[in-house]
Amino acid sequence: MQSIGQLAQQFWRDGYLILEDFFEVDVMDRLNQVILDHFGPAPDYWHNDEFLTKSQVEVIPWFPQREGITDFDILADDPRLHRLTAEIIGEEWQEQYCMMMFSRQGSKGQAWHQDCAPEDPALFNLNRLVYTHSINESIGGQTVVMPGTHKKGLLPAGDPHADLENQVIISPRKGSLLLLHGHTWHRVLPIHGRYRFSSNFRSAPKGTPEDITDICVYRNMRYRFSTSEVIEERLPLPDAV
Ligand SMILES: O=C(O)CCC(=O)C(=O)O
Ligand SMILES: [Fe+2]
Repeated sequence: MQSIGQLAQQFWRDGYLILEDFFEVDVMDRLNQVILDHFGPAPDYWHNDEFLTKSQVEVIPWFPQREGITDFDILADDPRLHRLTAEIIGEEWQEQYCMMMFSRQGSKGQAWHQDCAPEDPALFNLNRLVYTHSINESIGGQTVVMPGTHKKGLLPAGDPHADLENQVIISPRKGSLLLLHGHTWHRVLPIHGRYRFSSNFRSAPKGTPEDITDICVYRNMRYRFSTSEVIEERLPLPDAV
């Protein structure tokens, strides 16, 4: 067993940390049903057509806490999760919000992105992703990360979904926790199974602006969610496609 300090070190080396069997299967099954009951099998998209086409992110978010739904507090309040978060981003870390993400069968997943702009390395969000059902090659929707890129600055402009050398494909089992730095380049593979969802308990170091994840960086644009606007078009350098 690695100590909590070693786990934090691994996180800061790689820009992510996957912990299998972190949460109990029974709890996962119950919460998975809550999510499924909310969305139904084929919910409508929430983002506008421009975003869906351009970003190549096909996902439908749900923010249960904003509706007074408390079922997920059991995960958000887990003392082990709190401890680990504090070890990684400091004792006075702050909770941001909890977001469920639903992907339909046959959808593209999520293109390469950084959750927030990387220009200031001290300003970032920490994703704490919990998987209430197993994700693997047969159902698709694995999460792909580029190790160490939380220290590499801007995700290069280019093909939104193309494989990158040294990418790591993560197939989280039911009950897994994935801690993922918001500057780490990441994406989600296309979904073959009936549905795919993940839940994210976003947090950040003390003093981070609450709207830190309002502007997301893709390989072809920067997008502001609050105004549903492309705020920058990005083009690859001619010799670096
Ligand atoms: O659903 C996942 O595995 C990753 C989602 C993601 O990119 C995010 O929550 O920032
Ligand atoms: Fe993300």
